[in-house]
Amino acid sequence: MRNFVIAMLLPAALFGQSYQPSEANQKAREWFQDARFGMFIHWGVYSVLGDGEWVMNNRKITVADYEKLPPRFNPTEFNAAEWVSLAKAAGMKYITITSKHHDGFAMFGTKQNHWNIVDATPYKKDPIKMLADECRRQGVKLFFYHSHLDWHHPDYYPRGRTGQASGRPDHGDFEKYLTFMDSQLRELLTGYGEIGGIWFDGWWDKPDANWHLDRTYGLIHSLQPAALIGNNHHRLPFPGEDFQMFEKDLPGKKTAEFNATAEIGKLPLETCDTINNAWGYNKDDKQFKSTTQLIHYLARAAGYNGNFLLNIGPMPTGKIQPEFVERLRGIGKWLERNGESIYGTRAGPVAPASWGVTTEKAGKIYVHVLDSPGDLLALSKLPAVKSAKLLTTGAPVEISRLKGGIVLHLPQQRDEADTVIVLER
Ligand code: H79
Repeated sequence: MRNFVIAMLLPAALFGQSYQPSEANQKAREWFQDARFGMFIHWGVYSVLGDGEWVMNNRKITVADYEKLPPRFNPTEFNAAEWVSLAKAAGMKYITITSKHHDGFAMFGTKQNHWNIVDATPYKKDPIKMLADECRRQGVKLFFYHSHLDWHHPDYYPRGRTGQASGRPDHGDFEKYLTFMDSQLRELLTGYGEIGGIWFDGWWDKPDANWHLDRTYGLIHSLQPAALIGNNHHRLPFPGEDFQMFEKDLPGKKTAEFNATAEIGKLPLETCDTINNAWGYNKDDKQFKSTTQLIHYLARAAGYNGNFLLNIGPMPTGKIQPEFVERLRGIGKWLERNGESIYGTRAGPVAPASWGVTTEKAGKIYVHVLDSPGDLLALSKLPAVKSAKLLTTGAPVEISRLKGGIVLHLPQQRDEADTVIVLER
């Protein structure tokens, strides 16, 4: 009898494996995969120092000193319409913005404490609210990046692997912290309209803690069943999550050492990366990836069946630096002509290779020629193909058929970033 009771209780109670995504959630997952391209925004009180979002931890700034920053944060040049228009011009279908990063500072008007942009800065306004309204107006979905980890909250105790130099007392009630976090999430999911999802980060700071993820995930799904939950814990998805993300890695790669697993689960995939090397605004980082490199990453992500969430770190004024704007517009230009090969697609039948990737939808296979293989490109493991043509012009591309596959005779005129050839079955 005891075994029977344990067997009955364990899966649901302890592992939350009873999670069945609602129909609305499953539809949202399809939407998410079709969208393929989103804008990541790291913006917070750290932006004032222009040294990235980890500055508090990296420079060992105490809470008392860090609290001197908000009076200097007055982003009067922030314009939600400009940001959302830029995302659209880049061809991005959703925005994921930091509602709270590891420094605990809320970029929205939370009522849970005063450590937020409305109460603690001369700006006094809620940019997340303005962005949410503008996203709705322009048909862009809004997701929130929310940090589990908190270097500021006294009840984030015992502390984790980071934030040790914050000068907080050696006591605190983690349960109270979790209640605080859930209350903030409730605010975000009830006061800002329909939300695309929540992007968690920082779980890895205390991997052995009981985070009560079931409770948090349950709350989110009960308030907004279609909101997609992802958690950047660098492991296979936990029960209750709706997509799997990879940071600075294509799905299944493990080039970043913090990606503890290279395993891919069954959920929609997303990878995120930066334009220079910084997430939050870094005034000295001029190592910008080229527009071509970023288009390659977008195409490769799609070829690996994943979305690409490309980051910008706006300035403390609220402006977005010109190097980011230029690259986003460049990607948007390419997408205007080639978007059919990205949006609504899934990974194609040919495995990603050094020359490029394939995507597919509705009987069409899109061959993305990224790094030129020369004049001929051999493709195997393909279904029978009737025709091949350039996506942008419709010009026919010659096919040589041989046992086990085809050879494409690549055109002389190529797109600098990605020449897309459409194969029709
Ligand atoms: O928000 C951006 C970064 O601030 C955040 N995620 C992106 C999206 C991020 N935080 N940390 N990292 C990225 C790198 C991870 C480092 C880690 Fe570790 C290695 C986490 C666990 C092992 C550093 C070393 C922190 C703890 C030990």
